[in-house]
This record gives sequence, C-alpha cells and structure tokens, in this order.
Amino acid sequence: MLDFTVKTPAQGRTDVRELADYLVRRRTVRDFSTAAVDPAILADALRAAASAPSGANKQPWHFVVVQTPALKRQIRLAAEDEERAFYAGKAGDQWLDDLKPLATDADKPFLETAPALIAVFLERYGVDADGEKTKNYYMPESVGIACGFLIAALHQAGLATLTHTPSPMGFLNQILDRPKRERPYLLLVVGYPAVGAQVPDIQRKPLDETVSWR
Ligand code: IYR
Repeated sequence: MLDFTVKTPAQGRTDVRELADYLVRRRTVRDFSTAAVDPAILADALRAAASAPSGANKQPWHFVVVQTPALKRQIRLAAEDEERAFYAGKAGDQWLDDLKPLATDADKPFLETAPALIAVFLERYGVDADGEKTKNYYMPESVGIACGFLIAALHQAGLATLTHTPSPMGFLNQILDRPKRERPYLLLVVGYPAVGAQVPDIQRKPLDETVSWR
C-alpha cells in the first residue's frame, strides 16, 4: 500500500475525537462578510475534494471557482428568478412549511457578498482523446462524497459555507460556459460569516435515532 500512515488505535481515538468535535461545530451560514479568502485555502480544499473516492475512479466532477463580481451578479439574478418561482408556489405548502425554521426567502444577497462561489458540476459521461463518449458510474454518490470532503476541508480552514441549490440551475452551464454533459450539482457559497451572523435554532437528531449497532 502506498503512503498509508498507520496509527495506533490510541492515536486514532484521539484524532477522530478531535475531528468529530470540530466537524459537529460546523453550521450552515447565510450571512457572509465580504472579506477575501486566501486562494491557497481554496486550492487545498479543492485538492482534498478531488481526492474523493468515485465510481471506477472516474472522478465525474468539475469545480468552477467564481470570484468575478460580474459573474457572481449574473448568478445571483438567475438564482433569484428561480427562487421567486419556488417561494411563490412551485415548492408547495408542505415544503415551504418545512423551510420555516430556516427563515429563507427568494433574496440571495450572499451570492454577491461572499467572496467565492464554487459551482460543482456532475459529469454525466466523459469524452476520450478521440472524442468518443466514455461511461461514468455512481455519479451522484461520487460527487456528493467529493462535496462532503470540500465542505469539511473549508470548515477546517475556518471558512463558512452554504450548500445552495436553486432549482433548476441550468443557468450555471450558460453563465460559466460548461458543456451540456455536465449537470450543475451544487452551488457552494464560501467565505467568512458576517459580524453578528445568526444561524437557525435547530438541532441534530439524537444519534440513537440515526445510528443502529447490531
Ligand atoms: N433553494 C431554496 C429553498 C431551500 C430548500 C431546501 I430543501 C433547504 O434546505 C433550504 C432552502 C433556497 O435556497 O432558499
């Protein structure tokens, strides 16, 4: 095995506790400061994300880091168009009811205030050197795992994120010039929380509800 660092169980015990204690402190933030983010932090977080396991190691993802104000503005305007339709009724009463604790609405100023947006695309199929289509496998699972790595890495760097999914978000292909074989999967808002940013008063389920031991 290449480069696999073996830990003693005692070291593992300490390290996983420290990691869990830190990960459980992550909260989704919706109120971002305009403070800049070090591009080297983004690069390392993306390096972690792109190392995720994927079906047949096809790595069926593409990440676009958006920092240009004009592009962020275009994305905000397109996302808010979709969100207005969603909150005006497309979502349905039950969904809107479920969202009440989050106090969200169709206004998405963070798409401009946050210093970086990372648009994550799922590659539905690949293209080889001869221009022939190649197959990818377990794409939603693979990209979801990569996004988990990305969010955890950005959190480790002290950054806040928001997993934003305006629906549909086909506008991202057009604004960011990505091919049709890539489907927008997630728009991750990245930055530091605004001074005084609040998060919803919501709790995680007790672990014995979501974990069984047999
Ligand atoms: N995309 C909308 C609505 C929304 C949906 C879910 I599910 C959430 O967990 C949060 C929001 C929005 O961003 O407002």
